[in-house]
Amino acid sequence: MIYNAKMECMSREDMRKLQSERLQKIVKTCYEKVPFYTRKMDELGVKPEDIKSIDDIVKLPFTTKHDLRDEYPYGLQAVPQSEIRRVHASSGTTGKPVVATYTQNDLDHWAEGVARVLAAGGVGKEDVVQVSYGYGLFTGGLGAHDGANKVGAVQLPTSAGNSEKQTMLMQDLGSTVLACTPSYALHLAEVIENSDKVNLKDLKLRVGFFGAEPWTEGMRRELQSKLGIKAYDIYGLTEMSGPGVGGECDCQDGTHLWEDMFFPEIINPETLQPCAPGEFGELVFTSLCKEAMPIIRYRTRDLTRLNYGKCACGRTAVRMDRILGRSDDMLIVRGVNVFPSQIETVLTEFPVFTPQYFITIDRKGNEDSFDLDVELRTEFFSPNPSKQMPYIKPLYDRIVSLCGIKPNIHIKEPGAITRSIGKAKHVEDKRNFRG
Ligand code: DLL
Repeated sequence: MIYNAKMECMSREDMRKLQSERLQKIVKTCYEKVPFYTRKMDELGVKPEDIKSIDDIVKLPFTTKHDLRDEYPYGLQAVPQSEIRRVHASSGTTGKPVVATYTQNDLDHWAEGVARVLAAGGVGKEDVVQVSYGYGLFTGGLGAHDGANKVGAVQLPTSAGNSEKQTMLMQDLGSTVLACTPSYALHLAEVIENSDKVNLKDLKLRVGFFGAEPWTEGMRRELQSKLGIKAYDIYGLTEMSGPGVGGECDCQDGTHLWEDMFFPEIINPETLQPCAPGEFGELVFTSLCKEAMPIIRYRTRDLTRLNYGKCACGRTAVRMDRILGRSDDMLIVRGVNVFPSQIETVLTEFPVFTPQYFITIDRKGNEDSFDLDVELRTEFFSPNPSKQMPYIKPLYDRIVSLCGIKPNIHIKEPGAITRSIGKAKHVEDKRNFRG
């Protein structure tokens, strides 16, 4: 189902016209109302009048997470405090979080973005949406909640955690839709598998909307088969609104981005120049409708590429490849670049392993070490190392050939790797704490 056919299926020409109009308006607001942007634009010698079409976006300054932290908490706000209806913050691991503020119109636009994603997965009035993203400053819970409200579905705000109870409610209250991180969905699937009270065949679950962290096609296969659902990607970030900057359609051939609200660019993170169409690079967004905290050319650090070809679903909205990872998540081990999601891709090719993994990087002498904890599924597990060897060798070879890295693989008992209820933590890099 297409929630807003006018916007999701607009011709490229009309979309560019709309984006041009909205960009001109947002740049004028930023220049006049936000001293940070006045200063940045003055430094580059660019005035709002110089922005005549969306192509002129390349004249504008970038905004980074660092800038948002410097302007903490309300430095980028373009409206008086009396117009603010909600505040969220992204979970910064160190230092101050990034704060996002919303007017009522911003909340409505945000809910529309999520509604488009849910509708693309066929969610409507007959559905019960179990929101197992965390509620709170994180945008996942309330974002998914407001989107479910917008499509007229029942909202079941279970939030994240308390997994036995979650799965009981899923069965008793007839949840048809699950919204949570893919790693938490995997955990819930395991809880169901091990439960004597909840039965997969008694669940009404039909679809899932998973995001907030990178996940792979292998993980999609796992979740679809374990939960008996169709699993859709939902993408977003606090700086633009939250979840619902884009999502997958039924074709599952890329994540559509809602370009009428968020203008995407792909740049080379080193040169900061636009990449050629279809080339991999860093995703950059300009919010085209945001009132409270409009942001120009925000460097997400997410690495992906864009496809402007028309989708079989009829939508013209550009499609983004799965996010490979954030440039900050890229591991450099013995001079080789690896993303944790590449390890997940390899691991899920081997049915004997669960998709759970944990990477520890350290430096021994002058050499980096790469230790990989994985779990064999119960039916294949044996504590006897000689019985584990036949499983380790093929995994090792595949990681070496695909990622160019030689891992020390450790087989753990099923369930031994810590499960997460929100965004999963897959890596500990101990090198940062040693000289
Ligand atoms: O994670 C918003 C969200 C909530 C999206 C629920 C989807 C579902 P932040 O905490 O600000 O906001 O983190 C944003 O998470 O820049 C990506 O690196 C990553 N991310 C979000 N969605 C996906 C996805 C929310 N579908 C950061 N695939 C982004 C891969 C994702 N990475």
